Amino acid sequence: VVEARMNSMLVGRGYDGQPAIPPRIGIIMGSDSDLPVMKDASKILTMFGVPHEVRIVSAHRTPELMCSYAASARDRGLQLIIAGAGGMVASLTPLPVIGVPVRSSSLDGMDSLLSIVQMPRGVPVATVAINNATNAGLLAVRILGAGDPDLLARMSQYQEDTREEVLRKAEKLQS
Ligand code: RP5
Repeated sequence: VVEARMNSMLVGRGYDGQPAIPPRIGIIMGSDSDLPVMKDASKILTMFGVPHEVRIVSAHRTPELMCSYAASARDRGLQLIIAGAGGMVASLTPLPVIGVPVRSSSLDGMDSLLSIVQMPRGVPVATVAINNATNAGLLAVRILGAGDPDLLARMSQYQEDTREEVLRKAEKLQS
């Protein structure tokens, strides 16, 4: 129900054959092994009709690419970055950065969580729960929604539909 309604609200926002509009959000990650987690952020942004790009940008393996990506993000029209398994880009862009800790090692994601949430003063990174790229997408929609009434209206509708869906499931369980 939620996704169907969202899709019905996307007509006219580049989703009905019109030319695609430039990305507003960049979803980046250090490796393609993060993609199974980070795809959930892309699903949310697609559901809300927020054009976005998905890139493999590693602070450890391709530091120069990470630096150029972050430094050019605002001028390319991005409004926010969702960073999987790393928040270092936050020191290279004035844009809001949402960090997604990824459970990709024997340390069960704690290594990734601490590396993101413990950023030094002056380099803020909003952090969501380990592997919770869905919440990163929803938080990104809310942040952009502060300046986009249509987007915020879709967030309100999503919340209403989600509540109804939860109540329906609860009633079904109790019946
Ligand atoms: C990080 O190291 C990546 O973002 C990934 O979470 C982890 C393992 O990378 P791979 O060895 O799977 O490429 O930099």
